[in-house]
Amino acid sequence: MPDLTAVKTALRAHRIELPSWAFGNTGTRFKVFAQPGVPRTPQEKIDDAAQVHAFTGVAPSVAVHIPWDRVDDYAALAAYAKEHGVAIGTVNANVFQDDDYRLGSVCNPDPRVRRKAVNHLLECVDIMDATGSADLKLWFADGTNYPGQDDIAARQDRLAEALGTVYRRLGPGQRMLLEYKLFEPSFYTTDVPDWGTSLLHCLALGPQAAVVVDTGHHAPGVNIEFIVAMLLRQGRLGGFDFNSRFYADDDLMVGAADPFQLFRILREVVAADALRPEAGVAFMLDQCHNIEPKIPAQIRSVMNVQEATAKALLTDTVALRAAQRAGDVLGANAVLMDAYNTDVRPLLADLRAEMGLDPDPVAAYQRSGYAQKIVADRMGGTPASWDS
Ligand code: RM4
Ligand code: MN
Repeated sequence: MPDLTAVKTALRAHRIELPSWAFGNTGTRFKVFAQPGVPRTPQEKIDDAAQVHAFTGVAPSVAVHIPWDRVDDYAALAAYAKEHGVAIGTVNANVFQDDDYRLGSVCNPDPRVRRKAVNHLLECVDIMDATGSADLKLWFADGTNYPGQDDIAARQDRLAEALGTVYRRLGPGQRMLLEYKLFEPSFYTTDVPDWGTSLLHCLALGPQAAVVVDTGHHAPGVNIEFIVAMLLRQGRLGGFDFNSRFYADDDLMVGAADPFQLFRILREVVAADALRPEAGVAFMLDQCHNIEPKIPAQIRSVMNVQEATAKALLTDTVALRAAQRAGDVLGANAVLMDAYNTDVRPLLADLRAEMGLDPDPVAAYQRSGYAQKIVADRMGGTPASWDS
């Protein structure tokens, strides 16, 4: 059996990044349900993210999304985060919410629009310089709706050119993370629809480019852990956008829809010894809490990732290898299922106590009074929302 102290050490070192947009109002294309106490500024989003870290101890950074988190002074924003015990993490670009992008951003047939999009991506690297962020995360809504609408290969050329321009602007410690998604908002072609397309661009760009696997961005039934294993093998798994889905890109809490899949994914990460922060895999959440309270939902999500990670770490690899070598199909499967079926909640509660935290982060947050305080304090102003 794996050494429990080693498992706890790995869990203690694990880092999960929170998305600033999870704290703002979100919804579907039908309705955004406003919640009381929602942050009105990037600083208030940082305050809320800091709460999640305070109660879990493993979420010390918050990703920003530009222009949703636009401020005049990004160094000051980073300093603000630091004062609150967290750091600014990944910078997410947004080239999907401007009228100019109707036919795409970096793949747009109009060179003026492409330039505008590239300038935004370059601005995001300037922001990384100011905040000390290591990663630029790119997701493109680019694609077409109708056969014949545009030239598929020409759009790839435009994409490669834009990515190259931005890649060459990166500093030595900075990375470009390229995310894929099979469809939506485009319904016929998407310019970066899958991990193969993303990986081809990353390989052409160089070692500072890597693929992001958003767990909600695949067709139903796709074996995501296989993709993870392939990318790890190539040294090109830049990170995860964790969330869960029942149908498409649902952005529900990670581990809510399919905790077994989350375990299988993290099992590949652990098997490749890529959980360590030095392995360069960013464990990010990319979620929206449309109907549930946002801060406890983020706490719950962090805990779900921790539980799946703990189970992955508890896998008896010696027994697993032995069964695999012996061709013992049922035995090997049983080893994996034993790990998955372990109740790791007591282990995590112990770990939290050792870290000086409350063993039950959600209950501790509920008792803290923070939820009531933000409702009372955050009167007036415009609540942060993805549509404003
Ligand atoms: C996209 C993608 C990106 C995220 C936006 C909000 O679908 O997942 O990672 O930044 O949504
Ligand atoms: Mn994502």
